[in-house]
Amino acid sequence: MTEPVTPENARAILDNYLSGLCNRRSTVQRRQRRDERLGGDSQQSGPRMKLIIGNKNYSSWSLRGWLAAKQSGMSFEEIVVPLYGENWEATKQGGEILPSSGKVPLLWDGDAVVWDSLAILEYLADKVGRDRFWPKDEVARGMARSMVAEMHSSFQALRAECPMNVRKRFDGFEASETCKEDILRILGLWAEARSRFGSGGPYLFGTFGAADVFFAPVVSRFISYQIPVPGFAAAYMQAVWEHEWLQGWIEASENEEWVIEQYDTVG
Ligand SMILES: N[C@@H](CCC(=O)N[C@@H](CS)C(=O)NCC(=O)O)C(=O)O
Repeated sequence: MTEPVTPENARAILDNYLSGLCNRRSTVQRRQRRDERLGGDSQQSGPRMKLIIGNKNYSSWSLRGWLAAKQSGMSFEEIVVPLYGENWEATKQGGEILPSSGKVPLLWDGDAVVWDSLAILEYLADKVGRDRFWPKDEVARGMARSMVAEMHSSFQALRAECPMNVRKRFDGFEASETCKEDILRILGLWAEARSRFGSGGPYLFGTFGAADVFFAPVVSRFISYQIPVPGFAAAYMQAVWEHEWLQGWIEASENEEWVIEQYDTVG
């Protein structure tokens, strides 16, 4: 008789299924105790959230998740997992990174686990109040939400040709036509947000918010690949770059020792 699936046995059933399917041994032998999981700390009993991110130099989605956590104003512990390191395949298949199937960022909040940068931002906005992340004005908010969604789902050429590499500067980078279209589209969105809704400060919708969280890695890419931009965009990029959270992230990126060759040789 088929065993009914429950939250407790689901993993074991899937592991069993996979090991039969691929004829490979599952790396998840048993459910780990909380204090055995990645970065686990048996001393920690408080409600502090835990954010699991990748290398600060390379992981653009992690930067978004981390900025969202900062923007929430809540205290959180951060755990950096070196992407594509020696034991990456094993790391992906165990511990607290498992729910996202090995993608970062992931946020643990007690028993709640949320992955995917946009879901993390929205989860935190639900927790601390929408206004910390999104413009109050409905028209501005509609645009900010659209820009964030578009960033989350689009600009594949830019992402593929210009992987984030915070500490690196590439000379002579030549963007493809599709990548140029992505860049133009982004500059157009920035221009519209700044001109229509940006009067309250130097960020896309005036004060720092969700849209800046999502476009911060683009700012880093434009700087790394030395993409020529008009003055209004340079001013916006400078404001983002000089933001104290970005400065902290940049410094940490520079101090990281991990190098991912494939991201250091493009351009
Ligand atoms: N749509 C996801 C993307 C997450 C993602 O692809 N993260 C990359 C790092 S930037 C990752 O975890 N890569 C590891 C892998 O795919 O093995 C999000 O918004 O968080």
